[in-house]
Amino acid sequence: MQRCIQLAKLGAGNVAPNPMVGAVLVHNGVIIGEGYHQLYGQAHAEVNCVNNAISNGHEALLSSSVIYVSLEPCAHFGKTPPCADLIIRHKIPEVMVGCRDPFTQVDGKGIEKLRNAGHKVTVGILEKECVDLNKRFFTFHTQDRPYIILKWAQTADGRIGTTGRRLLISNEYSNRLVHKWRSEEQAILVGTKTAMVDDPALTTRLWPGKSPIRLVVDMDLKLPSSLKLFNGESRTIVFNKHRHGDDEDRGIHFYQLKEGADLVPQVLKALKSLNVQSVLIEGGAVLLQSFIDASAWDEARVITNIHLSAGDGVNAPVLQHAGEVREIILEGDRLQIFQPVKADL
Ligand code: AOF
Ligand code: ZN
Repeated sequence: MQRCIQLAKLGAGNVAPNPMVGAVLVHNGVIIGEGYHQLYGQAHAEVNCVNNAISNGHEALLSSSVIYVSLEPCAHFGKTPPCADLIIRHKIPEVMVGCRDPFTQVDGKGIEKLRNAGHKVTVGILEKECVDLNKRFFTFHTQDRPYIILKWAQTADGRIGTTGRRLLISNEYSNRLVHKWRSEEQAILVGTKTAMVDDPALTTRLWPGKSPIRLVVDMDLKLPSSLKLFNGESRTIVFNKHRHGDDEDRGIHFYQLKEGADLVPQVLKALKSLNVQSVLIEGGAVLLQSFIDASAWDEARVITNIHLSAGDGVNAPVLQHAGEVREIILEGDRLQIFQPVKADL
């Protein structure tokens, strides 16, 4: 199963919103085939694994082999036929499953189908690791909202900005790290003031990888079209209370929210309907705090420049409730990344 997880990770960045999945075929303790889900819309891990074993000349061994899969084999006709059927057709007698698939069209049906066909199925091998591997996919399907990562940079005295002007807290190394983080998520969200004051491009120009969808809250549509967010480099969605639909010329999608209703649940519902499974929230303080107050966060990544003090200014958000907190310390040109800790605040 460790090997399945290793293989699954090779699909990182190319399979979302599908999960990363790896599969290994074992005959008498020897690996005879391996595969993983490589690209969204294409073959699942099991298909690539079985094909690999066949091209290695081991087709005759399938009916006396064990297949390990990090996620329950699917039972539905999606973009590809059910993997459970593939296992049944090739008469692979034993199936070791990392964890159950929470997607409603599968959700235990793959395991049931295999058992009904007489296959021996064991579920829960390295279960925690397999769930953690696809924490975005699992959060999306079990909590009906994207996986939420809060990010901010603060001074030694706990300010994330000064009033009105841009404060440079980060250095070139932490900027690159943030671009890596952006490339790992499906969307980035900022508030009106951050868009206005910082004029961020919210792209991944310092890191190879896809630029996520840019999301901005601009309830009154007062942001000028000269902002980098509207430069057409990647897709931008504007949450607002006035209009809905596309502005084809500028490559912008307007998403209308209700006036007066709470922002966070509305944004989360919109992201669910847009099939966005993970979002990095990059500020400002009011937007970050509103997600914290709504208990809508999974991870916080806090960059602290320990040699910089702002005096007065905007206070950093205050975390509440349980979540994973990761600290990044900037000290001149140095960048120290700490392991995330589970904080129960
Ligand atoms: C598997 N093996 O490698 C993956 C699975 O649209 P489709 O046909 O690609 O189906 C996507 C769904 O299939 C996805 O939501 C998840 O439930 C499951 N992914 N299942 O047996 C795989 N990637
Ligand atoms: Zn499948």
